[in-house]
Amino acid sequence: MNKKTSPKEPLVTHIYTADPSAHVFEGKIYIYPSHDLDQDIPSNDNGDQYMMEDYHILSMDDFNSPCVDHGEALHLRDIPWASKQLWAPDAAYKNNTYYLYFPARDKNDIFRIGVATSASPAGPFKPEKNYIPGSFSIDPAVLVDDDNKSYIYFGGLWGGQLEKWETGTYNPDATGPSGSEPALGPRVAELNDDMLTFKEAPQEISIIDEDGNPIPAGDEERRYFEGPWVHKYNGYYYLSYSTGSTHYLVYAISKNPKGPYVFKGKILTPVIGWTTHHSIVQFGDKWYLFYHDSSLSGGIDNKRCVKYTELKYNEDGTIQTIDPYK
Ligand code: FUB
Repeated sequence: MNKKTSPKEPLVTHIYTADPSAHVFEGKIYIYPSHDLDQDIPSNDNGDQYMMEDYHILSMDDFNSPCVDHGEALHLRDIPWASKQLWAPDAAYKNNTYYLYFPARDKNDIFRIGVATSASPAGPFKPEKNYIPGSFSIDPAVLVDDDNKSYIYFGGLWGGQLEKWETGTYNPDATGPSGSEPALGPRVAELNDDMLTFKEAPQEISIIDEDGNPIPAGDEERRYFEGPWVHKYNGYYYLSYSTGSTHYLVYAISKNPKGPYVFKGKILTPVIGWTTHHSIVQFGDKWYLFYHDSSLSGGIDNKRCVKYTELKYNEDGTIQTIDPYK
């Protein structure tokens, strides 16, 4: 059994973990991370170093408890449509069922989003035979809203292939907008009640500045890169995401789950390692940021570790910027 967890320290050290999606299910904190393998693969912009093959689900009774690894919950070999790279997952609960959403490359090397189901939040999860029809790119995050409608957010640049879907169909040669053009936004689609299919074609989310102008693709400190997460606070939807090449976690807010979202600021300054990816969850009367860095491996991009820390709001609803090492 691992010892009690501490803020800004690795949640577990016996395996490498990343991309934590945290939820409160059945009164406990469940964390759905990627499982980084202990492999030495040179890093490139296509993300070839992230060769993950399975998922392990973690849980904690509360923030004074040890973190439990529930073992292998889903493996690549059991997903009929997938060929490689089980990247950042998320989970949701509805219909007395737990749903695990995950990206992987299909047999044509195109990233798609799959779903698997379980009666338990800890798994094991049984995958659907095919990926979600109409899905593409990476980093699914699902919000079950207060009115019981569910939305899936997804998309990531570069290795995540979002540029290649700019026109709505896959173009392997597409490179995305130029620096002065509006940046690509994450995609959102409402899910059907079955939680297994899209109710509608995915739409692009617009992220704008306080004057209503779209954030341009060249504004790398603010433009969307990957890792969307949407939570609600005081009646507003908060869309948070990674800026990728500038290594920030930032956020924008809206009154509508599909946006447009108004850019507000930074949540987390850069961590050790190239990627930064997170989730935000309320437990009791406090809010927490789950994130990762590469500190456990001494800075190796594809050997990361999941951490958490408290997240605080100002009176006006803005989020206080967190330094991961102070
Ligand atoms: O873990 C693989 C990829 O790295 C994720 O899908 C991205 O968000 C980035 O963290």
